Amino acid sequence: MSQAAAYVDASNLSKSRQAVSQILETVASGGCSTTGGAGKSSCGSSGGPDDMPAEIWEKVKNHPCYSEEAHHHYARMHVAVAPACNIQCNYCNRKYDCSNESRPGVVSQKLTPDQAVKKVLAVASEIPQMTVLGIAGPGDSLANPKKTFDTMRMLHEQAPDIKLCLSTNGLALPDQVDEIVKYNIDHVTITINMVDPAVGEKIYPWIFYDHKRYTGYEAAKILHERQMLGLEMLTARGVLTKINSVLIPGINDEHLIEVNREVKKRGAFLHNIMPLISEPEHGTVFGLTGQRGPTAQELKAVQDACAGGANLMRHCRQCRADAVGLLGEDRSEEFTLDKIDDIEVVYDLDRRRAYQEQVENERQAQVAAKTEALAAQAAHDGVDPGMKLLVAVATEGHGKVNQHFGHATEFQIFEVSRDEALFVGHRRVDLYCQGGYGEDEQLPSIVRAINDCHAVLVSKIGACPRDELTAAGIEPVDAYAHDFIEKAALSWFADYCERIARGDIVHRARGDAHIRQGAFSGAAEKVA
Ligand code: CLF
Ligand code: SF4
Repeated sequence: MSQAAAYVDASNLSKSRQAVSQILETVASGGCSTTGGAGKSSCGSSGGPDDMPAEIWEKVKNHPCYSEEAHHHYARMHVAVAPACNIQCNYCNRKYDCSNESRPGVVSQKLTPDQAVKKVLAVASEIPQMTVLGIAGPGDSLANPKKTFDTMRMLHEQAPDIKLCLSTNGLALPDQVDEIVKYNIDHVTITINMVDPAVGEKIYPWIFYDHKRYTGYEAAKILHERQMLGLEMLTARGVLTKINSVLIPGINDEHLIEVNREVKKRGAFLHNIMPLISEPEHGTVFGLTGQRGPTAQELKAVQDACAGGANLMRHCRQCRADAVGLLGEDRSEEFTLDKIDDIEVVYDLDRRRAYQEQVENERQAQVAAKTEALAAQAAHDGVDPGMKLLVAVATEGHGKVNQHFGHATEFQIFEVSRDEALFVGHRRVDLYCQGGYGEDEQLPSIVRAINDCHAVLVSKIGACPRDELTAAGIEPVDAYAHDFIEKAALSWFADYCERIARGDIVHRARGDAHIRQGAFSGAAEKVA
Protein backbone atom coordinates (compact mmCIF):
# COMPACT_ATOMS: atom_id res chain seq x y z
CA MET A 1 0.00 0.00 0.00
CA SER A 2 1.39 3.41 -0.91
CA GLN A 3 1.44 6.17 1.67
CA ALA A 4 -0.87 8.17 -0.61
CA ALA A 5 -3.46 5.44 -0.38
CA ALA A 6 -3.09 5.47 3.38
CA TYR A 7 -4.94 8.79 3.58
CA VAL A 8 -7.72 7.75 1.25
CA ASP A 9 -8.33 4.46 3.06
CA ALA A 10 -8.91 5.34 6.70
CA SER A 11 -8.89 1.76 7.96
CA ASN A 12 -5.56 1.07 6.31
CA LEU A 13 -4.18 4.24 7.80
CA SER A 14 -5.28 3.08 11.20
CA LYS A 15 -3.53 -0.28 10.69
CA SER A 16 -0.37 1.45 9.54
CA ARG A 17 -0.57 3.65 12.65
CA GLN A 18 -0.90 0.59 14.89
CA ALA A 19 2.21 -0.93 13.37
CA VAL A 20 4.12 2.31 13.84
CA SER A 21 2.81 2.62 17.42
CA GLN A 22 4.29 -0.74 18.28
CA ILE A 23 7.65 0.35 16.95
CA LEU A 24 7.29 3.66 18.78
CA GLU A 25 6.85 1.93 22.10
CA THR A 26 10.13 0.17 21.51
CA VAL A 27 11.88 3.33 20.39
CA ALA A 28 10.48 5.38 23.25
CA SER A 29 12.06 3.13 25.83
CA GLY A 30 15.49 4.18 24.57
CA GLY A 31 14.51 7.59 23.23
CA CYS A 32 15.24 11.00 24.45
CA SER A 33 12.04 13.00 24.71
CA THR A 34 10.73 10.43 27.11
CA THR A 35 11.33 9.34 30.64
CA GLY A 36 12.86 6.29 29.09
CA GLY A 37 15.75 3.98 28.82
CA ALA A 38 18.57 5.95 30.29
CA GLY A 39 16.46 6.79 33.29
CA LYS A 40 16.65 10.49 32.57
CA SER A 41 13.61 12.67 32.68
CA SER A 42 14.68 15.39 30.33
CA CYS A 43 17.12 16.34 27.65
CA GLY A 44 16.62 18.50 24.58
CA SER A 45 18.46 21.54 23.38
CA SER A 46 19.86 22.52 26.78
CA GLY A 47 20.74 18.91 27.67
CA GLY A 48 24.23 17.50 27.93
CA PRO A 49 25.84 14.05 27.70
CA ASP A 50 24.46 13.05 31.11
CA ASP A 51 20.88 13.77 30.05
CA MET A 52 20.52 11.38 27.12
CA PRO A 53 21.67 8.06 25.65
CA ALA A 54 25.19 8.19 24.19
CA GLU A 55 24.06 7.57 20.59
CA ILE A 56 21.66 10.53 20.76
CA TRP A 57 24.33 12.79 22.28
CA GLU A 58 26.65 11.80 19.41
CA LYS A 59 24.01 13.10 16.96
CA VAL A 60 23.29 16.38 18.72
CA LYS A 61 26.52 17.42 20.40
CA ASN A 62 27.79 19.56 17.56
CA HIS A 63 24.47 20.38 15.89
CA PRO A 64 23.87 24.07 16.65
CA CYS A 65 20.08 23.79 16.40
CA TYR A 66 19.66 20.58 18.41
CA SER A 67 22.02 21.63 21.23
CA GLU A 68 21.84 25.10 22.77
CA GLU A 69 25.33 24.63 24.16
CA ALA A 70 26.67 23.76 20.70
CA HIS A 71 25.15 26.84 19.12
CA HIS A 72 27.71 29.08 20.80
CA HIS A 73 30.55 27.21 19.08
CA TYR A 74 29.44 25.35 15.94
CA ALA A 75 28.05 26.68 12.68
CA ARG A 76 25.50 25.46 10.15
CA MET A 77 24.86 26.35 6.56
CA HIS A 78 21.87 26.03 4.25
CA VAL A 79 21.83 25.57 0.48
CA ALA A 80 18.79 26.94 -1.32
CA VAL A 81 18.16 24.12 -3.81
CA ALA A 82 14.42 23.57 -3.21
CA PRO A 83 12.29 26.37 -4.72
CA ALA A 84 8.86 24.68 -5.14
CA CYS A 85 6.23 24.26 -2.44
CA ASN A 86 3.17 22.02 -2.19
CA ILE A 87 1.10 24.00 0.32
CA GLN A 88 0.22 27.62 1.09
CA CYS A 89 0.67 29.06 4.58
CA ASN A 90 -1.04 32.36 5.43
CA TYR A 91 2.24 33.70 6.85
CA CYS A 92 4.18 33.10 3.63
CA ASN A 93 4.62 35.03 0.41
CA ARG A 94 6.28 32.77 -2.13
CA LYS A 95 8.29 35.69 -3.54
CA TYR A 96 10.42 35.10 -0.45
CA ASP A 97 11.96 32.12 1.39
CA CYS A 98 9.87 29.50 3.21
CA SER A 99 8.80 31.13 6.47
CA ASN A 100 8.79 27.80 8.28
CA GLU A 101 12.57 27.93 8.77
CA SER A 102 13.35 31.38 7.50
CA ARG A 103 12.76 34.95 8.41
CA PRO A 104 9.89 36.35 6.31
CA GLY A 105 10.88 38.85 3.65
CA VAL A 106 14.25 37.29 2.80
CA VAL A 107 15.20 36.11 -0.70
CA SER A 108 17.99 33.56 -1.03
CA GLN A 109 20.20 32.81 -4.03
CA LYS A 110 18.90 29.57 -5.58
CA LEU A 111 21.44 26.88 -6.47
CA THR A 112 21.58 23.68 -8.50
CA PRO A 113 22.72 20.57 -6.58
CA ASP A 114 26.20 20.81 -8.21
CA GLN A 115 26.54 24.46 -7.23
CA ALA A 116 25.32 23.60 -3.74
CA VAL A 117 27.96 20.91 -3.24
CA LYS A 118 30.68 23.25 -4.47
CA LYS A 119 29.49 25.89 -2.01
CA VAL A 120 29.38 23.46 0.93
CA LEU A 121 32.96 22.32 0.27
CA ALA A 122 34.10 25.96 -0.04
CA VAL A 123 32.46 26.90 3.25
CA ALA A 124 33.77 23.76 4.97
CA SER A 125 37.31 24.70 4.04
CA GLU A 126 36.87 28.30 5.30
CA ILE A 127 34.79 27.59 8.41
CA PRO A 128 36.06 24.34 9.97
CA GLN A 129 33.49 24.52 12.79
CA MET A 130 30.68 24.29 10.20
CA THR A 131 29.29 20.88 11.14
CA VAL A 132 25.78 20.79 9.67
CA LEU A 133 24.33 21.24 6.19
CA GLY A 134 20.61 21.89 6.07
CA ILE A 135 18.13 22.21 3.22
CA ALA A 136 15.36 24.56 4.30
CA GLY A 137 13.88 25.93 1.11
CA PRO A 138 13.43 28.47 -0.28
CA GLY A 139 10.29 26.29 -0.77
CA ASP A 140 9.76 22.87 0.77
CA SER A 141 12.72 20.48 0.65
CA LEU A 142 10.55 17.41 0.03
CA ALA A 143 8.41 19.07 -2.63
CA ASN A 144 11.71 19.10 -4.57
CA PRO A 145 12.88 15.54 -3.86
CA LYS A 146 15.28 15.14 -6.77
CA LYS A 147 17.18 18.36 -6.09
CA THR A 148 17.22 17.76 -2.34
CA PHE A 149 18.36 14.13 -2.48
CA ASP A 150 20.87 14.67 -5.33
CA THR A 151 22.52 17.28 -3.11
CA MET A 152 22.41 15.04 -0.05
CA ARG A 153 23.78 12.03 -1.96
CA MET A 154 26.78 13.97 -3.29
CA LEU A 155 27.51 15.44 0.14
CA HIS A 156 27.16 12.07 1.82
CA GLU A 157 29.96 10.87 -0.53
CA GLN A 158 32.18 13.94 -0.63
CA ALA A 159 31.89 15.45 2.87
CA PRO A 160 31.25 12.50 5.17
CA ASP A 161 31.87 14.38 8.44
CA ILE A 162 29.10 16.94 7.81
CA LYS A 163 25.74 16.16 9.40
CA LEU A 164 22.80 16.34 7.01
CA CYS A 165 19.57 18.02 8.05
CA LEU A 166 16.39 19.05 6.33
CA SER A 167 13.21 20.90 7.02
CA THR A 168 9.74 20.23 5.62
CA ASN A 169 6.08 21.08 6.02
CA GLY A 170 5.52 17.29 6.24
CA LEU A 171 3.00 16.82 3.44
CA ALA A 172 5.34 14.69 1.29
CA LEU A 173 7.27 13.27 4.24
CA PRO A 174 5.80 9.75 4.56
CA ASP A 175 6.75 9.03 0.93
CA GLN A 176 10.37 10.10 1.47
CA VAL A 177 11.38 8.41 4.72
CA ASP A 178 13.34 5.65 2.94
CA GLU A 179 15.40 8.22 1.01
CA ILE A 180 16.02 10.19 4.20
CA VAL A 181 17.39 7.11 5.91
CA LYS A 182 19.36 6.03 2.81
CA TYR A 183 21.47 9.21 2.80
CA ASN A 184 22.01 9.26 6.58
CA ILE A 185 19.94 12.39 7.08
CA ASP A 186 19.84 12.18 10.83
CA HIS A 187 17.91 15.35 11.59
CA VAL A 188 14.53 16.36 10.18
CA THR A 189 12.43 19.39 11.11
CA ILE A 190 8.67 19.28 10.50
CA THR A 191 6.65 22.46 10.81
CA ILE A 192 3.50 21.56 12.75
CA ASN A 193 1.27 24.47 13.69
CA MET A 194 -1.81 22.48 14.71
CA VAL A 195 -3.15 19.05 15.55
CA ASP A 196 -6.76 20.09 14.95
CA PRO A 197 -7.81 20.77 11.33
CA ALA A 198 -10.30 23.39 12.58
CA VAL A 199 -7.26 25.40 13.72
CA GLY A 200 -5.33 24.38 10.61
CA GLU A 201 -7.86 25.79 8.16
CA LYS A 202 -7.19 29.25 9.57
CA ILE A 203 -3.50 28.85 8.73
CA TYR A 204 -3.47 26.87 5.45
CA PRO A 205 -5.78 27.99 2.59
CA TRP A 206 -4.79 25.07 0.35
CA ILE A 207 -2.49 22.12 -0.22
CA PHE A 208 -1.55 20.24 -3.39
CA TYR A 209 -1.56 16.52 -2.71
CA ASP A 210 -1.75 13.43 -4.88
CA HIS A 211 -2.22 15.51 -8.09
CA LYS A 212 -5.10 17.48 -6.61
CA ARG A 213 -5.66 20.77 -4.84
CA TYR A 214 -7.53 20.61 -1.52
CA THR A 215 -8.84 23.59 0.43
CA GLY A 216 -10.29 24.43 3.85
CA TYR A 217 -10.85 21.84 6.56
CA GLU A 218 -10.11 18.91 4.23
CA ALA A 219 -6.71 20.36 3.29
CA ALA A 220 -5.77 20.88 6.93
CA LYS A 221 -6.93 17.35 7.83
CA ILE A 222 -4.78 15.73 5.14
CA LEU A 223 -1.78 17.84 6.14
CA HIS A 224 -2.26 16.98 9.82
CA GLU A 225 -2.49 13.24 9.13
CA ARG A 226 0.56 13.27 6.87
CA GLN A 227 2.58 15.22 9.45
CA MET A 228 1.72 12.81 12.25
CA LEU A 229 2.41 9.75 10.12
CA GLY A 230 5.72 11.17 8.89
CA LEU A 231 6.81 11.99 12.43
CA GLU A 232 5.96 8.50 13.65
CA MET A 233 7.80 6.89 10.73
CA LEU A 234 10.94 8.95 11.36
CA THR A 235 10.90 8.11 15.06
CA ALA A 236 10.53 4.44 14.23
CA ARG A 237 13.60 4.66 11.94
CA GLY A 238 15.73 6.43 14.57
CA VAL A 239 15.85 9.83 12.82
CA LEU A 240 15.91 12.75 15.27
CA THR A 241 13.03 15.13 14.73
CA LYS A 242 12.49 18.73 15.67
CA ILE A 243 9.06 20.33 15.39
CA ASN A 244 8.81 23.99 14.42
CA SER A 245 5.60 25.82 15.30
CA VAL A 246 4.76 29.39 14.40
CA LEU A 247 2.97 31.07 17.32
CA ILE A 248 0.00 33.01 15.88
CA PRO A 249 -1.80 34.91 18.66
CA GLY A 250 -5.53 34.22 18.75
CA ILE A 251 -5.22 31.27 16.35
CA ASN A 252 -2.91 28.63 17.81
CA ASP A 253 -1.29 30.14 20.94
CA GLU A 254 -2.94 27.94 23.56
CA HIS A 255 -3.34 25.13 21.04
CA LEU A 256 0.46 24.80 20.82
CA ILE A 257 0.47 23.23 24.27
CA GLU A 258 -1.58 20.38 22.79
CA VAL A 259 0.72 20.27 19.76
CA ASN A 260 3.64 19.92 22.16
CA ARG A 261 1.95 17.00 23.93
CA GLU A 262 1.07 15.22 20.69
CA VAL A 263 4.52 15.50 19.13
CA LYS A 264 6.17 14.33 22.34
CA LYS A 265 3.93 11.24 22.26
CA ARG A 266 5.22 10.52 18.78
CA GLY A 267 8.87 10.78 19.74
CA ALA A 268 9.84 14.33 18.69
CA PHE A 269 13.22 15.26 20.17
CA LEU A 270 12.64 19.02 20.29
CA HIS A 271 9.89 21.58 19.88
CA ASN A 272 10.79 25.02 18.56
CA ILE A 273 8.04 27.61 19.06
CA MET A 274 8.79 30.65 16.89
CA PRO A 275 7.03 34.02 16.80
CA LEU A 276 4.86 34.91 13.81
CA ILE A 277 6.48 37.74 11.90
CA SER A 278 3.92 39.50 9.73
CA GLU A 279 4.62 42.89 8.29
CA PRO A 280 2.25 44.31 5.63
CA GLU A 281 5.24 44.85 3.30
CA HIS A 282 5.88 41.07 3.22
CA GLY A 283 2.57 40.75 1.35
CA THR A 284 1.38 37.68 3.27
CA VAL A 285 -2.30 37.07 4.10
CA PHE A 286 -1.57 37.57 7.79
CA GLY A 287 0.53 40.68 7.09
CA LEU A 288 -2.22 42.23 5.00
CA THR A 289 -5.07 41.34 7.37
CA GLY A 290 -3.30 42.81 10.39
CA GLN A 291 -2.68 39.52 12.21
CA ARG A 292 -0.07 40.49 14.80
CA GLY A 293 2.83 38.45 16.12
CA PRO A 294 3.37 37.74 19.84
CA THR A 295 5.28 39.95 22.26
CA ALA A 296 8.41 38.53 23.87
CA GLN A 297 6.57 37.69 27.08
CA GLU A 298 3.63 36.08 25.22
CA LEU A 299 6.11 33.84 23.41
CA LYS A 300 7.88 32.97 26.64
CA ALA A 301 4.57 32.25 28.41
CA VAL A 302 3.58 29.63 25.80
CA GLN A 303 7.07 28.13 25.87
CA ASP A 304 7.00 27.98 29.67
CA ALA A 305 3.50 26.43 29.61
CA CYS A 306 4.94 23.57 27.54
CA ALA A 307 7.45 22.69 30.29
CA GLY A 308 7.27 18.99 31.05
CA GLY A 309 6.20 18.14 27.49
CA ALA A 310 8.48 17.81 24.48
CA ASN A 311 11.76 19.59 25.13
CA LEU A 312 11.95 23.13 23.87
CA MET A 313 14.41 24.83 21.58
CA ARG A 314 14.59 28.53 22.35
CA HIS A 315 17.66 29.57 20.39
CA CYS A 316 16.24 29.46 16.85
CA ARG A 317 17.12 32.49 14.70
CA GLN A 318 14.59 31.86 11.88
CA CYS A 319 17.50 31.85 9.50
CA ARG A 320 17.40 32.26 5.73
CA ALA A 321 17.46 29.42 3.19
CA ASP A 322 21.10 30.23 2.30
CA ALA A 323 22.32 31.06 5.83
CA VAL A 324 26.00 30.44 6.67
CA GLY A 325 27.73 30.70 10.05
CA LEU A 326 26.91 30.59 13.74
CA LEU A 327 23.15 30.87 14.31
CA GLY A 328 23.39 34.48 15.46
CA GLU A 329 25.55 35.63 12.53
CA ASP A 330 24.97 35.71 8.80
CA ARG A 331 27.99 35.15 6.54
CA SER A 332 25.96 34.26 3.44
CA GLU A 333 27.26 37.35 1.60
CA GLU A 334 30.83 35.98 1.81
CA PHE A 335 29.82 32.83 -0.06
CA THR A 336 27.75 33.97 -3.03
CA LEU A 337 28.29 32.03 -6.28
CA ASP A 338 30.67 34.59 -7.78
CA LYS A 339 32.77 34.63 -4.60
CA ILE A 340 33.13 30.87 -4.11
CA ASP A 341 34.85 30.66 -7.51
CA ASP A 342 37.75 32.56 -5.92
CA ILE A 343 37.99 30.33 -2.84
CA GLU A 344 40.65 27.65 -2.92
CA VAL A 345 38.71 24.60 -1.76
CA VAL A 346 40.80 22.44 0.57
CA TYR A 347 38.44 19.99 2.21
CA ASP A 348 40.91 18.67 4.74
CA LEU A 349 39.23 16.29 7.16
CA ASP A 350 42.19 16.20 9.57
CA ARG A 351 42.35 19.98 9.75
CA ARG A 352 38.63 20.18 10.38
CA ARG A 353 38.86 17.58 13.14
CA ALA A 354 41.83 19.31 14.79
CA TYR A 355 40.00 22.63 14.77
CA GLN A 356 36.85 21.05 16.17
CA GLU A 357 38.89 19.57 19.02
CA GLN A 358 39.93 23.10 19.99
CA VAL A 359 36.29 24.19 19.80
CA GLU A 360 35.35 21.26 22.02
CA ASN A 361 37.97 22.31 24.62
CA GLU A 362 36.54 25.82 24.63
CA ARG A 363 33.05 24.43 25.09
CA GLN A 364 34.17 22.23 28.00
CA ALA A 365 35.78 25.29 29.61
CA GLN A 366 32.44 27.13 29.31
CA VAL A 367 30.56 24.25 30.97
CA ALA A 368 33.19 24.06 33.76
CA ALA A 369 32.99 27.82 34.37
CA LYS A 370 29.20 27.60 34.71
CA THR A 371 29.39 24.63 37.10
CA GLU A 372 31.92 26.47 39.24
CA ALA A 373 29.82 29.66 39.30
CA LEU A 374 26.68 27.74 40.27
CA ALA A 375 28.53 26.00 43.12
CA ALA A 376 29.86 29.35 44.39
CA GLN A 377 26.38 30.81 44.21
CA ALA A 378 24.74 27.93 46.10
CA ALA A 379 27.18 28.53 48.95
CA HIS A 380 26.48 32.25 48.97
CA ASP A 381 24.08 33.42 51.70
CA GLY A 382 23.31 36.75 50.07
CA VAL A 383 21.61 35.22 47.00
CA ASP A 384 17.82 35.32 47.11
CA PRO A 385 16.57 31.79 46.29
CA GLY A 386 13.21 33.09 45.03
CA MET A 387 14.55 35.69 42.59
CA LYS A 388 14.57 34.96 38.84
CA LEU A 389 15.26 37.61 36.22
CA LEU A 390 16.42 38.19 32.67
CA VAL A 391 19.72 39.61 31.43
CA ALA A 392 20.70 40.49 27.86
CA VAL A 393 24.17 39.56 26.60
CA ALA A 394 26.22 40.92 23.68
CA THR A 395 28.38 38.16 22.22
CA GLU A 396 30.09 37.36 18.96
CA GLY A 397 30.50 33.67 19.79
CA HIS A 398 32.78 31.33 21.78
CA GLY A 399 30.21 31.47 24.63
CA LYS A 400 31.70 34.73 25.97
CA VAL A 401 30.59 38.26 26.77
CA ASN A 402 32.81 39.64 24.04
CA GLN A 403 30.90 42.21 22.02
CA HIS A 404 30.72 45.99 22.22
CA PHE A 405 27.17 47.25 22.88
CA GLY A 406 27.30 49.31 19.70
CA HIS A 407 28.26 46.34 17.51
CA ALA A 408 25.42 44.03 18.57
CA THR A 409 22.73 43.10 16.04
CA GLU A 410 21.20 40.73 18.56
CA PHE A 411 21.25 40.18 22.30
CA GLN A 412 21.08 36.72 23.82
CA ILE A 413 18.63 36.53 26.72
CA PHE A 414 19.43 34.46 29.82
CA GLU A 415 17.11 33.75 32.73
CA VAL A 416 19.21 33.83 35.89
CA SER A 417 18.39 32.56 39.34
CA ARG A 418 20.31 31.06 42.24
CA ASP A 419 20.11 27.64 40.55
CA GLU A 420 20.50 28.33 36.86
CA ALA A 421 21.61 30.61 34.04
CA LEU A 422 19.45 29.45 31.17
CA PHE A 423 19.36 30.64 27.58
CA VAL A 424 15.73 31.59 26.91
CA GLY A 425 15.84 33.54 23.67
CA HIS A 426 17.38 36.31 21.64
CA ARG A 427 16.34 39.75 20.43
CA ARG A 428 17.37 41.28 17.14
CA VAL A 429 18.20 44.97 17.11
CA ASP A 430 19.55 47.56 14.70
CA LEU A 431 23.20 48.39 15.15
CA TYR A 432 23.74 51.26 17.55
CA CYS A 433 27.23 52.09 16.32
CA GLN A 434 27.20 53.50 12.78
CA GLY A 435 30.90 53.42 11.94
CA GLY A 436 32.50 55.37 14.75
CA TYR A 437 29.57 57.25 16.20
CA GLY A 438 26.45 56.22 18.09
CA GLU A 439 23.06 56.43 16.42
CA ASP A 440 20.83 57.76 19.16
CA GLU A 441 17.67 57.15 17.12
CA GLN A 442 18.28 53.40 17.43
CA LEU A 443 18.41 53.43 21.23
CA PRO A 444 14.66 53.47 21.92
CA SER A 445 14.19 50.42 19.68
CA ILE A 446 17.05 48.61 21.45
CA VAL A 447 15.52 49.45 24.84
CA ARG A 448 12.14 48.11 23.64
CA ALA A 449 13.81 44.87 22.51
CA ILE A 450 15.39 44.17 25.91
CA ASN A 451 12.88 46.00 28.08
CA ASP A 452 12.12 42.87 30.12
CA CYS A 453 15.79 42.57 31.18
CA HIS A 454 17.37 43.95 34.35
CA ALA A 455 20.89 44.21 32.89
CA VAL A 456 22.79 44.10 29.64
CA LEU A 457 26.23 42.45 29.73
CA VAL A 458 28.70 43.81 27.17
CA SER A 459 32.44 43.97 26.62
CA LYS A 460 32.29 47.76 26.35
CA ILE A 461 29.73 50.56 26.14
CA GLY A 462 29.86 54.31 25.49
CA ALA A 463 28.73 57.00 27.94
CA CYS A 464 25.60 58.01 26.05
CA PRO A 465 23.91 54.58 25.71
CA ARG A 466 25.05 53.79 29.26
CA ASP A 467 23.10 56.79 30.59
CA GLU A 468 20.00 56.06 28.51
CA LEU A 469 19.88 52.40 29.47
CA THR A 470 20.28 53.30 33.12
CA ALA A 471 17.46 55.84 32.84
CA ALA A 472 15.28 53.08 31.33
CA GLY A 473 16.04 50.83 34.32
CA ILE A 474 18.40 48.46 32.48
CA GLU A 475 21.83 48.22 34.08
CA PRO A 476 24.73 48.36 31.58
CA VAL A 477 27.50 46.01 32.78
CA ASP A 478 31.00 45.75 31.32
CA ALA A 479 32.68 44.32 34.42
CA TYR A 480 32.59 40.77 33.06
CA ALA A 481 34.09 41.45 29.62
CA HIS A 482 35.46 38.24 28.01
CA ASP A 483 34.14 35.96 30.75
CA PHE A 484 32.02 32.98 29.78
CA ILE A 485 28.39 34.09 29.57
CA GLU A 486 26.76 31.94 32.26
CA LYS A 487 29.56 32.64 34.73
CA ALA A 488 29.25 36.37 34.04
CA ALA A 489 25.44 36.32 34.38
CA LEU A 490 25.59 34.38 37.65
CA SER A 491 28.30 36.66 39.09
CA TRP A 492 26.28 39.75 38.19
CA PHE A 493 23.17 38.16 39.72
CA ALA A 494 24.97 37.46 43.03
CA ASP A 495 26.22 41.04 43.09
CA TYR A 496 22.71 42.35 42.30
CA CYS A 497 21.21 40.37 45.20
CA GLU A 498 23.91 41.66 47.53
CA ARG A 499 23.22 45.27 46.56
CA ILE A 500 19.52 44.76 47.28
CA ALA A 501 20.33 43.16 50.65
CA ARG A 502 22.60 46.10 51.55
CA GLY A 503 19.85 48.55 50.59
CA ASP A 504 21.95 50.10 47.79
CA ILE A 505 19.21 49.45 45.22
CA VAL A 506 15.55 48.48 45.15
CA HIS A 507 14.46 45.53 43.01
CA ARG A 508 11.67 46.36 40.57
CA ALA A 509 9.84 44.11 38.09
CA ARG A 510 10.47 44.83 34.41
CA GLY A 511 7.88 45.25 31.63
CA ASP A 512 7.30 43.35 28.36
CA ALA A 513 9.62 43.52 25.35
CA HIS A 514 9.07 43.83 21.62
CA ILE A 515 10.05 41.18 19.06
CA ARG A 516 11.56 42.87 16.05
CA GLN A 517 9.35 42.60 12.98
CA GLY A 518 10.84 44.52 10.09
CA ALA A 519 14.10 44.12 8.19
CA PHE A 520 17.24 45.71 9.59
CA SER A 521 17.53 49.39 8.78
CA GLY A 522 19.58 50.31 5.70
CA ALA A 523 22.17 52.06 7.82
CA ALA A 524 22.66 49.00 9.98
CA GLU A 525 22.99 46.75 6.95
CA LYS A 526 25.79 48.86 5.47
CA VAL A 527 27.87 48.63 8.61
CA ALA A 528 27.08 44.93 9.08
FE1 CLF B 1 18.95 24.33 9.17
FE2 CLF B 1 16.82 23.77 10.50
FE3 CLF B 1 18.66 21.96 10.16
FE4 CLF B 1 19.10 23.98 11.77
S1 CLF B 1 18.07 25.83 10.92
S2 CLF B 1 17.45 22.87 8.57
S3 CLF B 1 17.57 22.41 12.05
S4 CLF B 1 20.49 23.23 10.20
FE5 CLF B 1 17.99 26.15 13.28
FE6 CLF B 1 17.73 28.13 11.66
FE7 CLF B 1 16.03 27.84 13.62
FE8 CLF B 1 16.03 26.21 11.63
S5 CLF B 1 18.17 28.25 13.81
S6 CLF B 1 15.59 28.33 11.50
S7 CLF B 1 15.94 25.67 13.77
FE1 SF4 C 1 5.84 29.15 2.35
FE2 SF4 C 1 7.20 27.22 3.56
FE3 SF4 C 1 4.54 27.42 3.91
FE4 SF4 C 1 5.54 26.60 1.58
S1 SF4 C 1 5.73 25.54 3.56
S2 SF4 C 1 3.92 28.12 1.86
S3 SF4 C 1 7.39 27.84 1.38
S4 SF4 C 1 6.08 28.88 4.58
